[in-house]
Amino acid sequence: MTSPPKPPTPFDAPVYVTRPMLPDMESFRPHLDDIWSSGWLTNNGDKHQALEARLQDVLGVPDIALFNNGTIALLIACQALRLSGEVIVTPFTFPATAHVLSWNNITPVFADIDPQTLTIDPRRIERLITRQTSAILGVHVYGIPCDVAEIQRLADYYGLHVVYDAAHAFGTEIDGQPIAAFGDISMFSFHATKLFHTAEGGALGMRDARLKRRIDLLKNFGIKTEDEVIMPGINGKMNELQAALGLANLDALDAERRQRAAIKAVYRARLADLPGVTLIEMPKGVTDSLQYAVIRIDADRAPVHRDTVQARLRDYNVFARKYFFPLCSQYSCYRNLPSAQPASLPVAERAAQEVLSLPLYGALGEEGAHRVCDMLHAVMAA
Ligand code: T4K
Repeated sequence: MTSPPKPPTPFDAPVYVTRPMLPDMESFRPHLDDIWSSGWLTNNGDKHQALEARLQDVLGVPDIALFNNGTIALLIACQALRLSGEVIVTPFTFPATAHVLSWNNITPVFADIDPQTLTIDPRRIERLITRQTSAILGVHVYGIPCDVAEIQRLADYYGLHVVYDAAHAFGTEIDGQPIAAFGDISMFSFHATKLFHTAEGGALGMRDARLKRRIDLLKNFGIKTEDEVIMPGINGKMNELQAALGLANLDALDAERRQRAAIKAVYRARLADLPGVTLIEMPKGVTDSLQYAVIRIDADRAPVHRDTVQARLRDYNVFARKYFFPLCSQYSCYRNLPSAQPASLPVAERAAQEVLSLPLYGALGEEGAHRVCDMLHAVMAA
């Protein structure tokens, strides 16, 4: 008789969904020395300009504007395009996506998502368009691109703007085309939890130089010259310390990506035989941004519900996250909207019950990923 497998040993220290990539101090210190000697800490300094130029290249977009965080960037994208009335948006996202609409006095109109990509479903958008609709706001959730061709077709037909929340899509390409090539404006988040980060930070990518000029004014109080303020702007500026961290992190990006890809390969191989569990994958032709490793735990087929899996992993010191539960349409500030009714969002409602983001960061290593898989196997067998 074979004895039952030994239960996995919990991690000694907490294993979070992510840990920030940090450059070694040797490569960061020269940037700090520059800042210290110049005494220039913010307001479009040298580091800011250098990072903007490098990111234009890295993201393959003609114009980039840097921000103090992704949320303010998205808020300003709405201002720059003068969006108003209603904007059609996915409910399966982080609160920031819907909240920037409210902060712009715009009503979010929630459209259900596609069952495969979990991004806003163009087939659900058309029926929600009214005379008040000014834009479609899609989220490339987990770096999976929205159906950009179909969304653009609808936008062109109905005269709408298209804004993409690309917070998770740094480095995503569709058949070799950079993700910021689609829509009027794309927002990237450089929060500490993102693969590429500046501690807090973000950017807008766009292909229209006039839009870039307007965005740069909007993020700096609308100041045109010392003597002239031409629009009600806000303070959305990235500072020099953030930009310096970004420059150093850009140099560490490839190594981090390689480690994350190896970890995802472990998850792919080791979780394939778990009943009802699927690792969410990129569609064909799409480059993985390696931002998240998300599994879907089918509520009908898996022996254990997602919430139980999350709770049991915690006993092993693993803090997986339910990105994105609850749906934005379930928040108290939105749940009474006509478009927020669960009956009209069945695909998103189900996804929010089934997704679980597993730890994904270079320092976890393949061995760490194997241990997380051992734990998942133990949890699912219990
Ligand atoms: N749109 C989308 C689709 C987004 O996902 C986000 C942000 C935005 C817009 C807005 O962009 P930003 O304004 O943030 O640039 C985190 C992030 O704070 C948030 O940026 C991110 N999405 C979201 C998906 O995740 P929380 O509340 O889950 O973060 P928190 O503090 O629980 O951190 C998660 C784990 O990361 C921790 O358990 C440990 C680790 N961690 C975190 C921080 C902050 C670290 O190891 N070090 C750290 O410094 O929102």
